[in-house]
Amino acid sequence: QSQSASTRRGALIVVEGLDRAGKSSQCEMLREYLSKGGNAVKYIRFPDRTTPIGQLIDSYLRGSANQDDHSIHLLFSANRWELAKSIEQDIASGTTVIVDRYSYSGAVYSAAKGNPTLSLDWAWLPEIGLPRPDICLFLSISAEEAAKRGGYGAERYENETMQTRVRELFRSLFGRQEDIAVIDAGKSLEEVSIDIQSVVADCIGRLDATGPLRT
Ligand code: T5A
Ligand code: NA
Repeated sequence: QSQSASTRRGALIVVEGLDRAGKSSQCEMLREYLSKGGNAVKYIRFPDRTTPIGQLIDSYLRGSANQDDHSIHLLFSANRWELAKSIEQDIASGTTVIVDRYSYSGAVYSAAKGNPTLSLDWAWLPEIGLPRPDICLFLSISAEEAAKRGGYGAERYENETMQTRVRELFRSLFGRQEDIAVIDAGKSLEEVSIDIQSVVADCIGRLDATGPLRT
């Protein structure tokens, strides 16, 4: 038993959702829950604004630099690729990795701009081959609930037109991506956390932890 325990991999858990759905709060609560359960856990978020590519993304989001739509899209993707090896290594060594936003945000926010040469299909291509999540928790919240959690901030994309398109595009992804669990994020922090815990416990229970990450 101890032999197989040493080769068990961690799970790759992605948390996605609209702005102010509670992703970061829930990632933190999930991290705590899994740690208490004796799991090695790591939390990462995209964009990772600390790398050189992340710094370019940060100035773009803050509005201090402009970028061609395709160019910034590829930088968001490159920001995931530059961490791909380290995610794979963590998972292989038995650490569960919780990721705050991933390829789904990547494809959806870029496609939501309505650029005629930047379709959802085009946007998805550079994501192919990245470590594939065991589960993606999509935190779903209505525009009304989101508004109660505070007005739009100053960053690019934090406006109503963009948010409405993002909402529609996320919904269209549910049809084509398996392994998305839609969570009602309009409930209290605690209630949402409990729903997430049960989906994650179920996913980890079904996981073939001696096999590799799915491709
Ligand atoms: N983007 C991102 C791309 O265009 N391409 C990409 O490839 C990627 C990865 C920055 C932007 O970049 C875009 C998408 C974004 O526009 P970000 O830094 O993740 O992405 O965005 P943030 O601003 O950090 O995150 P959000 O605004 O989306 O917030 P969260 O993480 O969903 O929400 P959270 O947990 O910070 O909570 C927000 C507020 O609501 C309260 C919290 O206390 C907090 O005040 N709250 C609740 N209140 C009541 N009930 C609940 N259940 C609550 N849950 C949270
Ligand atoms: Na966040």
